Amino acid sequence: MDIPASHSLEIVDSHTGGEPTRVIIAGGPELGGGTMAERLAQLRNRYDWLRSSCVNEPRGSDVLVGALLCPPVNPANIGGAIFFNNVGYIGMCGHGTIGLAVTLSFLGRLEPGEHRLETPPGEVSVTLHDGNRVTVGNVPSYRYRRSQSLQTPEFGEICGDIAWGGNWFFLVSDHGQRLEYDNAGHLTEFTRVIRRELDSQAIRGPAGELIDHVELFGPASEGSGADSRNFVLCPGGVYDRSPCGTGTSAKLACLIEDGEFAPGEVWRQESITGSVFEARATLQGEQIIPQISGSAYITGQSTLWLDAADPFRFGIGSSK
Ligand code: PYC
Repeated sequence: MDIPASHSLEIVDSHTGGEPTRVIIAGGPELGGGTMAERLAQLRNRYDWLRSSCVNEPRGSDVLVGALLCPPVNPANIGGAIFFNNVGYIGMCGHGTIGLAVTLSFLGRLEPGEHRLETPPGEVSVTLHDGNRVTVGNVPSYRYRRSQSLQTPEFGEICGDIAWGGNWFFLVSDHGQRLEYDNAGHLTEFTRVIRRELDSQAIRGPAGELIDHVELFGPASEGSGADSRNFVLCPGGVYDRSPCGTGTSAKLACLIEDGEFAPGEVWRQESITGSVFEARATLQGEQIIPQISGSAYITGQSTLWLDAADPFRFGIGSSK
């Protein structure tokens, strides 16, 4: 692990549907010219202090998602992004990509129109409509398993679909839970049990990947105009305040495969905070390409100081 003495990071904070994104715009390490997947491996193995100092307390919080802005491999693209949270690295991030685009617009580095961004699981399109509204054309999404049964000691049998939307999700519709903001504590406990049992029963993705996001669905709130409401537990044990771009993508893949939704239609996904993403999908051959639209707002711009004398310069709980 390559660790600096004192160091500073330039950041811009935003939120997308209530879910925060912290983009590191300067001060990140040199990760070479490889793909974002290769640079992610470097970041994880050699510079994990960057993640923990930026998103963990006392500079961040469990709910924060970080994005390291990188130079692109292909100069025609606007850049690359590596997303991370309080415990590690995530693949694609829908709300984070919307936050990143609005951050670049705020900095005067992105014009309205369609652009391309490199991420560890692949390239995505980013369409900036105005200073706040963005559509992300996600990586191809698909369902891996339909109605996977899971036994839990606390809640009995729970059935869910396993699907990829840029991250791995276990999607549950029949759960008997109240998807309301004032029930977030209980929903977090309920989904943590599912997450723990998926892991301990070795229910994984096709190449042994951890199913590290759990998504519950229920009816949308009255008058919201949405098609559905969700609650998404993220890998760090906290829930997504937004409707989760990759989770909404995984849902679209399941709906399309079940014949309940057609390419070109609009799906409005609401979160328990009341924020809504609008989703569509196109088919490219056999592949389902979700498009997620949402709005982000800048909340701050600052310099993080990592003082060599500060015992928590790399974050509370960091292994450093
Ligand atoms: O919007 O895709 C998303 C996301 C993943 C984790 C938190 N948000």
